[in-house]
Amino acid sequence: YGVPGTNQERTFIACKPDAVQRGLVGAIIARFETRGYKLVGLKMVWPTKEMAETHYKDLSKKPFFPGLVEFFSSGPIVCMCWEGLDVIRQGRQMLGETQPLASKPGSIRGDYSIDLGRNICHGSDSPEGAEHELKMWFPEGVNDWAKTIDAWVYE
Ligand code: RTP
Repeated sequence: YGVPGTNQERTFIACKPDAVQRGLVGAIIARFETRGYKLVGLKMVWPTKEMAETHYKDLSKKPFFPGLVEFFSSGPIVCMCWEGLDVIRQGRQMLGETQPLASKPGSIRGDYSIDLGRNICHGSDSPEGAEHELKMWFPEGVNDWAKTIDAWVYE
């Protein structure tokens, strides 16, 4: 998840099926781009039920798990890898709270969603989670196009 020799890190962010169906992909990408983060991986995937189960396997004992898997595999998602300083933690903050009703205006969920089960986006919650999820969704790897730290974004 990290870029050797730099202070950068990488996270997995996904636009869930509701974001794709509602045409919010561009708005979500724009928020990360305009913040200064770099898009190093991007693709649309229609997850199988098995992929959804694997992605959410830590929640497999929860009562909402079957519905979550059903929803996550109900249409294409947009998989992204974003790179930059503190992007794992900052990404979660930009997403907002898991519960949209607890999310502040200005966050993605606070601006675009209402219901817990239709909360638009996913973001890795730790370095270990990011590494694991990036391996799962980008087994082919991501694009190492950002060779230098942008001096107009970082001091
Ligand atoms: P995500 O993995 O999707 O980024 O969400 P998260 O870490 O903020 O929240 P998590 O606890 O991992 O839950 C994953 C997704 O499951 C749905 N959920 N439904 N019905 C319920 O009580 C319930 N709780 C969680 C949400 O869509 C949440 O994003």
